[in-house]
Amino acid sequence: MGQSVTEKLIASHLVAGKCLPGEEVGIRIDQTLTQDATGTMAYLEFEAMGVSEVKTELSVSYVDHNTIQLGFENADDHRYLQSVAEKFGIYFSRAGNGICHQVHLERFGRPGKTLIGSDSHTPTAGALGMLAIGAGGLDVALAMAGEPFYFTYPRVARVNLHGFLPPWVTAKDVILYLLKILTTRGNVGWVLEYGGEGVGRLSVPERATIANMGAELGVTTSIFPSDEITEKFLLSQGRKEDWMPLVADAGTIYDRVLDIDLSALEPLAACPHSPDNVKPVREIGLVEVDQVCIGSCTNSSYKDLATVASILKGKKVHPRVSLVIAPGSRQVLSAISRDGYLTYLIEAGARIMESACGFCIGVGQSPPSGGVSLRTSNRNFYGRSGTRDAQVYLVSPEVAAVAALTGKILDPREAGITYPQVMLPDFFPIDDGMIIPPKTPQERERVEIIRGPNIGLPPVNEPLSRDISGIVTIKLGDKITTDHIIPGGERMKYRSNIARYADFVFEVIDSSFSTRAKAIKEKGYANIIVAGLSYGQGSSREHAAICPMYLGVKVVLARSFERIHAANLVNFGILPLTFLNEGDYFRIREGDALNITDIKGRLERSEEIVIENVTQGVSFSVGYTLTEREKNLIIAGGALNARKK
Ligand code: MIC
Ligand code: SF4
Repeated sequence: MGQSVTEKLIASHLVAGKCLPGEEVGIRIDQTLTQDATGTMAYLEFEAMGVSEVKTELSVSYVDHNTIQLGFENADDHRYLQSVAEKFGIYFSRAGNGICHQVHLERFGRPGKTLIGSDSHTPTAGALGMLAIGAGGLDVALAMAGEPFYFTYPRVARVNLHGFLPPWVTAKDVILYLLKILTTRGNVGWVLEYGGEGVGRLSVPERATIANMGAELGVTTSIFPSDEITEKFLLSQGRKEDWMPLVADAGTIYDRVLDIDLSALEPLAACPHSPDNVKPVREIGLVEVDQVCIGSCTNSSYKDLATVASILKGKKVHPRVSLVIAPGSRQVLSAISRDGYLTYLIEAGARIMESACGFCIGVGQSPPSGGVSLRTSNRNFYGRSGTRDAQVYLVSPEVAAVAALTGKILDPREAGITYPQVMLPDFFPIDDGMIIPPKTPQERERVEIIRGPNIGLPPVNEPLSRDISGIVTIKLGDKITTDHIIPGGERMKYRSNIARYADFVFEVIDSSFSTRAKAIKEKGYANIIVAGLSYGQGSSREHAAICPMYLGVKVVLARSFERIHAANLVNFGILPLTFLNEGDYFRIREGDALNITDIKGRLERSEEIVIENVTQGVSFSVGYTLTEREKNLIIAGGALNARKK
């Protein structure tokens, strides 16, 4: 029997566990990436491990999220990150150099390697034939310290792409189509492996758009073969020697096979407020647009922006529309400038932003009240743009460009514009001057780590107590994202200051949560979060576990969890439990007092866990899917405590 690309990559990096779906495996990590918003905490955790240098082949620290630098906090964080990189042998990509995933694709990603990153869109590098997985900062810190990365051995779905993308239909529409059929929940534990003759017609940046938004499906990662297209891309980056072929064997048996006819796709949009609320653009009807934002790690490549520029060339942006363009990297910006496209964008009235995440994470460019914003990014969760009553649609750069001109959501095929066919250049302008390489061991010894007043210590949990007496502090519905749990945007400047950031837990949906949680904690009770299906969708931010932990949350009881968030809860000693009967979920109420007796012993003996609802006078059994390793982390009060032991 043949092997898939996924199987080959896991087998060649396996250090623990058995390659059987559902089993926990540990793999050796070749590369890591961090970004500034998750990176400060990840490096504080790394420092707490007492290791003198990173043990990976390559680790990169990017600054791309909090680049607005209002107040001293962001700049202090960046200075801390730069000094840590110098101290421990890490590449440092400075603010302005670009979004981590775009730059990693251009300058560092290599077929056949493993990568974990403290950002959920790390699988973007799957476009190069890497096994690239998003994780919490602590898991990345552990990998930098030379520990394996543990995850559930996946089931692999083969996605066969056939035919050609018609004019105006793009890679974004491929992944929006998949989101429509697979949705944002129920895909935990799967890898999507792309193949079929249609793959050979997609460039690496187009593959990257598809792999990127696999994060929204909730899959472990997405992976493309490494073929001649990959080779050509690496050649255009002056990195031909980094190429190696990597394809699935003939006769490989997959757990599921999906076939997509590219020729039958059409322009799609994810409507408010979920990436899986997908409709054909032609069915949306008349919607007037106030803002168009083109950029983010999903769609900010040379091809994306050159296509947009060709559509806008010689025309002016609609008077109601604010058109914002954030190139994915300094390389993209310099290439579109070299080839004249930047001029068309400027002449059309585009507002050129820094090469950074920016609008995508609510750092600037919040839409007007009740406004409609069309974005090429990957998430339109409620409140993420910074304007709670805004309506955010996710579309391709082509649909976005046509909306910028016409002021409405329009099927671009109806706009009377000739489709511009943009080719990738043979060579990109290569200038790594904004990437500071690692120092020599002698130089490292002299480096002092710089800590501003915004940098606190990573908080640690207490070991698990024998019994838990707690209160249901909040009861939530389905598909609660980490943006709901702890907001991004202007609040992100407190990423290194947990005591302050914790004030904003659930701010978007229930601004009194943190006050209530603090009062419950002070009375000596545990806080318990109750949630529906697919709790913890979206980002990898471990702050969605650390801040609740800081407020005294000991248990999250949900109908189901998303992968990265569940791992983050365990890493910080919060117990993820699942409802076995949906009736128990519907019965439980906010404010109910719950008792769990002998929890520690029951976990140790792998026994059933029963929750007594004291308020309602009923008891019910709950489930858990923790491995022995994870149980030990919970019992120790988190991974930092366990490692100290
Ligand atoms: C996001 O897109 O939500 C982020 C901001 O990139 C996060 C990471 C973070 O919260 O810092 C992610 O996707 O993991
Ligand atoms: Fe940055 Fe947005 Fe990509 Fe997250 S999804 S890494 S915020 S561009």
